[in-house]
Amino acid sequence: MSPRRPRHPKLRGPMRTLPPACCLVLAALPLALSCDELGRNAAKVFPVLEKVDEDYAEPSIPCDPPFQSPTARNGIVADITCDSEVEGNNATGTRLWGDTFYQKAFCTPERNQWDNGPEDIYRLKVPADLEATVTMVTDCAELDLVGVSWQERSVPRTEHHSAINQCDMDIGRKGGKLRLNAVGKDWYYLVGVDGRNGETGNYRLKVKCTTFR
Ligand SMILES: [Ca+2]
Ligand SMILES: [Ca+2]
Repeated sequence: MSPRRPRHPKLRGPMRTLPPACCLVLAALPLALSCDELGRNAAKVFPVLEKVDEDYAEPSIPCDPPFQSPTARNGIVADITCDSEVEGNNATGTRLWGDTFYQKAFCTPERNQWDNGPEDIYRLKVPADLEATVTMVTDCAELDLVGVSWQERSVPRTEHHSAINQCDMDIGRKGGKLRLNAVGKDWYYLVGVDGRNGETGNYRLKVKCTTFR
């Protein structure tokens, strides 16, 4: 698999200049390292810069008029995967998930009246050995992002909590971000955008995938 490329334009400089420099190093060293491997190791020097860049680049979105989410079918508004970018508004969402569901599925111990907030639930496919970073941006309402590991076609309710073996929830202010991976084979998650205290509003959901190992 190809090495992960840094997304920040400023980080491309070291990556571009590294191969010739590392080849000189290789000529001087009896190590069995390829230029490719050295480039990958060099890239690990910059994770903090990458994180800062992600936050800095976070875009804003309009709150009016309302975005239109697809109508949920069997609880799912849409299928998403790597490179998906969707806009929606949870005002037209389902009311399948609330505080007790999130508590019993170990998504979060908090109770924030998510029962009152409608949620949009997407089915996310993460291809084998990739990690999906799901980012939800909103400037319009206090929305939270949840990822439920779930391989069935139907959407789990509270009574199915014991069949859920993994749930992550970002209950930070406004938007949210989750990293969801697939080890060895394709894996499915249900990604929910739920309104805290019954809030509803426009949001944008983006999926980016990188190699996971
Ligand atoms: Ca809800
Ligand atoms: Ca939030």
